[in-house]
Amino acid sequence: LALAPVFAPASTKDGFVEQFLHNLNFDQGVALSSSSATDQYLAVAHTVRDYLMARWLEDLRRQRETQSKGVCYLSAEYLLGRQLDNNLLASDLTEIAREALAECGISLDDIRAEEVEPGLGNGGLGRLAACFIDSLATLGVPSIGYGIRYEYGIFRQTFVDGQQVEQPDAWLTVGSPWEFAHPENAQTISFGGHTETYDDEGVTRSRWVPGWNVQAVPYNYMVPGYQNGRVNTLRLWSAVATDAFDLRIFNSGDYEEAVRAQTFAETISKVLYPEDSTPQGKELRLQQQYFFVAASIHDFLDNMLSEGYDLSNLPNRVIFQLNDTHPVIAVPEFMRVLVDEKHMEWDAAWAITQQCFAYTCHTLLPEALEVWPVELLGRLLPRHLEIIYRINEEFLTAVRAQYGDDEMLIRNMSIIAEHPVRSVRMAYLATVAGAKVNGVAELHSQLLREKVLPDFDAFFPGKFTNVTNGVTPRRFLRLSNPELSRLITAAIGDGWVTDLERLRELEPFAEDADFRRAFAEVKAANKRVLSTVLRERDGFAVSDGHMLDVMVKRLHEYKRQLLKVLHIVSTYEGVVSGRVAVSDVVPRTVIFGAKAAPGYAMAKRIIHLINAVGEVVNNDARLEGRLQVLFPPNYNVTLAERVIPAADLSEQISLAGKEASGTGNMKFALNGALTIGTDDGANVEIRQLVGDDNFFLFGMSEPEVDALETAGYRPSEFYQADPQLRAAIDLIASGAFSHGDRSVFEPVVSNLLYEDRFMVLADFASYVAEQGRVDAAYADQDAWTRSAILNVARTGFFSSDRSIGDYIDRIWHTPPAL
Ligand code: 26W
Repeated sequence: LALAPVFAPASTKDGFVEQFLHNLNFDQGVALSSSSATDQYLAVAHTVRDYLMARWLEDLRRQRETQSKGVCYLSAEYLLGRQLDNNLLASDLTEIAREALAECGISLDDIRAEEVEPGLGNGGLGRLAACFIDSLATLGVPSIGYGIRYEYGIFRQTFVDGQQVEQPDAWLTVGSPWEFAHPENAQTISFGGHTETYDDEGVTRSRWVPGWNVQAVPYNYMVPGYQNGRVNTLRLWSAVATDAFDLRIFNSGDYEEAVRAQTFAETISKVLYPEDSTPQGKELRLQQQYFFVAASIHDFLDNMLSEGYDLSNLPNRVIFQLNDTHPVIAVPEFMRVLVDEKHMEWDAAWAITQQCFAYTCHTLLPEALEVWPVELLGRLLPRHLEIIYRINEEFLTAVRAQYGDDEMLIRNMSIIAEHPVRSVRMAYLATVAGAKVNGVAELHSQLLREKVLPDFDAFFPGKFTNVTNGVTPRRFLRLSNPELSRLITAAIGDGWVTDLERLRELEPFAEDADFRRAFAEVKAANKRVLSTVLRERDGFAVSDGHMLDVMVKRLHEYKRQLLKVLHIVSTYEGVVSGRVAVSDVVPRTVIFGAKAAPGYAMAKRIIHLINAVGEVVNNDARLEGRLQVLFPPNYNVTLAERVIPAADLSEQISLAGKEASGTGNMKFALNGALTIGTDDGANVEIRQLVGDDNFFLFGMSEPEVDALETAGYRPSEFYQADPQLRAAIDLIASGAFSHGDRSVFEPVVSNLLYEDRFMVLADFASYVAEQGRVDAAYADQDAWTRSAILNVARTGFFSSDRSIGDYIDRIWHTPPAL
């Protein structure tokens, strides 16, 4: 294999200038004097890319040559965030680039703002995948991430009269400098048609005769490790019409039809579905899922076969990690290739499959568990449905062999559900097929075993495990909080960037008054930065000296943004009713960030309510500016990187037992915000680590929630019994936030009073009481800062490097870094 000699022209300032100007002239086709900020951004990005290229090619060669076991991470979402800063940091080129650009009269800060973030994910699951590929590269694990190159990512959110309006996210309009198209490595992906059996020299075999094809074109993205000379690959697939498809129709003279067919094929990777946790069962979504996993598996197996690798040895070579159920159709596809195409015996193929896949579950909500109607699956992927039936049949035979003919149990464990329509339960298929099944926090994994899949846990001893989520310290501390990073490094050195547990060494500094002062100054500086960002971005004015109280995450009833709203309304109502002296209100700015799924009516109403409450509260002189509610639209990774370092208080207030893990919670604690939270998801582990004194716990525990549910929850009883709660709800119902129109928020109010699936009212009193303790604690700024430092010092556990280490030890068993 001929490799260019290591090519690093940009590793000095002069080299960077030269390469930058070269790229500006020859890639962008402009002179410096006439270049736009976009041209400059692209030329800088290309310069960094050129620098990384030799390392990338070297990694590709190394992975091919060593033949050691590697990880294929299959995820329908990667919420990457901006790339330039991260790739500069990973290459250790940030300062060189800054100086080089300054020499050209350009500010690095100005041009990094030109990058449109690739928002190819909805929320936690997609961002987790992005953190994981960062850690895989930093740890040097042989791996590749596979996914979809959506032409439109998560929608851009705007507010019109306080209500969410969605705009398409055309992130590719100026092109991405970080991607490389490889049309020569396209895969043909088939759909539809029928199956048949045929005689193969006395053996009866099945085959799939598809109805139509599309081409999957891979785009490779560089994923650099942190200053370790490693560059991994993220391979995202884009759908284009097959030539054969086009030509046939073109030749018949029906040009309109040919164009229509092409558009149809290209729809597959057109847009990310914005549903987070409530799958819509849409045909196009199943097409997307099969499209990318089939392309990925064929891509991987092509590489194996070109090496002459013995397929029966695959478990020693690869593990496919399924990021939730979205890629689970990979299981029958893998079986189909082995059995129908490679003519392997079923049992042998199944034994291999069961070692080559592992499944991560990211939810506990029953409505979030994907099921595909048999009718749809059979129409789109007829051979896969047959294979699923056979997997199920053999699985249920094994269940019967162990437990006898317990029909109830068989019905409960069957991969095929019969009601309301006959469907495939993808989580069950993943559990039966996977070598391991993991939840994403201790509590979540426990509830997964005990409540969601208990029969499977009993039947497959040792299959279930936990890997608590983590976040990359590069993006979410080193890059997003440069001031705190400097302070930490000055105190304990910079080893923490790749060994986050070393933050423990900060603990003694919590007792050091000078360090506390410096830490508080960093927080104040981060607030000023945020204030500038929000002024420029949204025209907001952030008041000085306020506690910054932040709740940023997708809008979902289980996350309980409504509980936070009730707290705000209650504070407001207290002042205007005279129950509370305004001088007793501890000044707070509450920041919300949240996108609602476009089809989720209640979530959109809650967004409207937050904006409406903000409108009234922010403009009522009686509050003397002590309570501000800001809701910057279009919360995304870029905004998260500004908000999190500035926060004092992190709101993690889901109903216990509903948030699988949370990862925002980790980012806030790591950046020195204190958490007010329930005993849910990874909050449990955060609290254990930072200590009860440095965490504001409230609300029912999961067993208490369970008990209340069993006893019969009647939210109106809580309303009746608590005058403060009643006053807050009544104020909303009165039309005080809707210009007197009582109908606007009536659905929210009546849902709270008569349904309240996530027990907002039951936890209200406890939440308000704990917020009182927050206010009291904030009054002692020095003690607060001490707690904040301890939060930083004790949350090194939540590095995604540690999560990946756990995946290696508990699931993947891949060899140490190359
Ligand atoms: C459309 C179907 C669908 C269903 C579920 C789309 C997306 C999902 C995801 C599983 C939602 C999600 O992002 N889950 C979050 O995953 C994070 C990473 O593990 C956890 O930290 C969050 O608690 C969990 O809600």
